[in-house]
Amino acid sequence: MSRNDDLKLKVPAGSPMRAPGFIFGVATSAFQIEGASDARLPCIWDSFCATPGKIRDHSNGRVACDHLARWHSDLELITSLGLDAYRFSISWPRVMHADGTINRKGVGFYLQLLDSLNERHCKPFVTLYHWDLPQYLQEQGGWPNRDTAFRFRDYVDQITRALGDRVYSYVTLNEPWCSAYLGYETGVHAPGLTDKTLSKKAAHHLLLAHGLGMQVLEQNSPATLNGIVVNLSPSYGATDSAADRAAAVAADTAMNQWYLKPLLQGVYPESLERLPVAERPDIQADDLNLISQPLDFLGVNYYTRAVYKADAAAGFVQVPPAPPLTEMGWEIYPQGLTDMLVSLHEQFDLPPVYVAENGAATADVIVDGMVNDATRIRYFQQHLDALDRALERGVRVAGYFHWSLLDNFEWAEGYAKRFGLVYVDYATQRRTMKQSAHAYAELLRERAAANGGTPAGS
Ligand code: GCO
Repeated sequence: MSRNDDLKLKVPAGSPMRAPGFIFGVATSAFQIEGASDARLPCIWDSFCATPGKIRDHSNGRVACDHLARWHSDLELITSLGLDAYRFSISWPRVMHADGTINRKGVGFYLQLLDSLNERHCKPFVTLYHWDLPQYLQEQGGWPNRDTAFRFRDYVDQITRALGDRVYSYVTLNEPWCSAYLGYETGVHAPGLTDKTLSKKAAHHLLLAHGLGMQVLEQNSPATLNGIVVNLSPSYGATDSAADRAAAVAADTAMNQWYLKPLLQGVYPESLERLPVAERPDIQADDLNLISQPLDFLGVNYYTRAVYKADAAAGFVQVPPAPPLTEMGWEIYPQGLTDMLVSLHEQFDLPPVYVAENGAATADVIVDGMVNDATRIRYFQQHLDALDRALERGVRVAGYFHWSLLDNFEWAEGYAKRFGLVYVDYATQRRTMKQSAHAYAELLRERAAANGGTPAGS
């Protein structure tokens, strides 16, 4: 393979990914890129960032990528990549006032963005909740308070009316496991609480919020593709011993099945019954029916796998990841994407699936105006190949979104970790397309030409 080949992305001839209907996109989220925090209500991530010791580089989301001021040129970047779709999230605290009425000014930004995406034939995938809960709702208990699910329902009702027919697809929630577990149990994400019982309650109310949101979407927006995005860490035993394999199954149940079974089968895993009564969520009569309404699609995010060994006290413990690692310290394990998709397909009666996020933080530097991120391109290629193997095994995957368009605020890691296809110099807000962005654009140009057309956006 020549050095130049290293900087290319390829999809094998005959792969369903080469067909024009397969969606290629990029993903972002509001808090991570928007900035302009004074023009919205505070959210739990503002408070978390203001708490000493929570964010590795002591940063916050006040400016981020200044996307609100620079969205025109960011849209040009999206267009120049020739993407079929752009997945972004709406900031709840930007579009709603605390009294539950809509903030027209806040909505205005999204209307412009949506109109511009549609003009450019780039499909908008809109995430309704990507972790930025309005702070005033946290003060009323946050996700462990059942009422928050109903406030989410009201927000979805208002925002879907306001956005009209501009949206292609709605995602109710992004990664409820992160909101519940990292936010309320380990405390490494906002609101930073460390309470198992609160975490289980939060998880249930997030799922309930999804169900209530789906009900509203069915009513207000039946023509859009409506679904949810979950993050799954395929779980492997550290050894082949029965004990380690059982540990992997237990971890899978706690992390993955806890969300998948209610959503896709309307039941919680049986292990719920083994929880101390005080730790169980309050599951009311109709909740599981609401939660398991039919999905138009299931979005799954994949970054890495998790390896577990048996532990007498905790049941299972995660083994530290082995190289190769990304800058996040996450193992690069593309086969996990194939395994995850195939196992979902074998276990559940699935709607079409989108890989809604996949990507890597790498140590990017600008040299002579260029960012040679060959490590990201290799990661990207390996995961496209892994996705192709899942398609060959019959999994219905309808699209792939790379995380992320821009380097951005990587939550507790601050700005030190770069996931973008486009490099952001935070001092000047200057954007530079990395080699990976050029490779993605070239892949999409080449696919469009092979299909006898021009790529979306051109
Ligand atoms: C996610 C996160 C993204 C992260 C990305 C890298 O959906 O997982 O929402 O916001 O930035 O996953 O950690």
